[in-house]
Amino acid sequence: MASAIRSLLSRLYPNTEDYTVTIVGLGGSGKTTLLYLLKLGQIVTTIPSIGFNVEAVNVTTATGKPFRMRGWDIGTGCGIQYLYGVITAYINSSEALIWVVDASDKERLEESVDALKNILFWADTDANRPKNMPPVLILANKSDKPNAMSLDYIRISFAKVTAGRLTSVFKTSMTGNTLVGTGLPEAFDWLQLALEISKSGKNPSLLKAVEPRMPNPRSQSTLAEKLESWLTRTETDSPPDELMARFNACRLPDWDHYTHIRIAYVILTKYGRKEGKDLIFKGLEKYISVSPQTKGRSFHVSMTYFWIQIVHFGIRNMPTTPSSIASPSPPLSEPNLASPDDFARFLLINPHVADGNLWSDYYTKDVMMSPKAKAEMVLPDKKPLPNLVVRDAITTFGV
Ligand SMILES: Nc1nc2c(ncn2[C@@H]2O[C@H](COP(=O)(O)OP(=O)(O)OP(=O)(O)O)[C@@H](O)[C@H]2O)c(=O)[nH]1
Ligand SMILES: [Mg+2]
Repeated sequence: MASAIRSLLSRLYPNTEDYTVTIVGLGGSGKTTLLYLLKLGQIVTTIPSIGFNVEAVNVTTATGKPFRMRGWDIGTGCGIQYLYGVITAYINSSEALIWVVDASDKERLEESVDALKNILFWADTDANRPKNMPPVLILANKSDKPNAMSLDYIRISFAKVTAGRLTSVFKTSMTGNTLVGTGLPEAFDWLQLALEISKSGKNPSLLKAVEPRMPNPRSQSTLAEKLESWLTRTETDSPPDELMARFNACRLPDWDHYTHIRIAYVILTKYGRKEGKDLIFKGLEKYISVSPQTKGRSFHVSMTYFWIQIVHFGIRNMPTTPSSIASPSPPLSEPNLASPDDFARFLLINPHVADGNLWSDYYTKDVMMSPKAKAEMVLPDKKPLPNLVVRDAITTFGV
């Protein structure tokens, strides 16, 4: 499983740094804060991430040795339990795993230990796992808070799931615009050493399979498998212009979730959000009323708006890479981060879009399926949609 994810990761993000490191942990533990503190040397305003952040960073360790890594921050704002299968592919394409735990949140400590246990199980049992188990650096973050648990307590809690691995727990507190006093230089010292040991094969680390939990029907392998099949599908897709011509002529080969997401992606990257949103609304309405493929369906305003918001947010979440040079000029108000040809890269950064039920994280069924939500835009009743304003505060720092 997940070979398409892996091969695309190495093709689209060839590693020019020394190491690739996956950063995971429960929502709100401090993953994005960590990545941007390492990148920019300052604390940025974050929002619960959906989708992934990727940055090349250069950390000065406590011994003064530079440590260059590409860090994948996996946003778990929408629930880590939905992402186990996808995270596996990232971990097994990385050399190390950083697990961030909120040391001040005693109530969720067990949940964090359990989630790491599940992730290690998934990574261990993946057919494509690397020979040497990646080192696991656990950051007991938010240790500055007065109610933070002791390092010993956190160590003991995680020991039962990390036994036999190259692992260590460090206290960190990321509160100021400097790495000094955060605990990070010391933690990265250890990671650098652990990576050297792991590379040399001196410590192959025991493969310690643990009991999996009952899989959630909405997630885990199903989402990873879907992403895998979507990525495979991108290989034989018609080019964006052909897709648009077929959409405008109401003659698409398929009318499924993949096609909807790709259409939204192509239109939003081509025309920007303002113009793109109107084109998507008009195009879908026409398609549904004309095409025999959509018999019995009717246009749903809130659902359409929801996916436009998610796809647009995902586009803005994409880091600029050389593969986005073929893009047409975007409106000035929107920095050009992606081109219509970059759909596979978009999926790698935003695997959650493959989950057709993502809306249920934001809306109850009663609200989303109400006639009112169908006819007009109704706001979510569970949690707000991802918001670009705060994310843009991050991009203004020049990342
Ligand atoms: N006091 C304190 N607050 C922190 C620390 N690290 C992060 N925070 C705050 O914790 C909140 C959540 O941090 P994020 O970096 O967004 O957390 P995340 O793990 O990326 O969360 P998701 O994207 O939802 O998975 C933010 O308000 C941060 O400023 C820390 O060491 N100490
Ligand atoms: Mg985040």
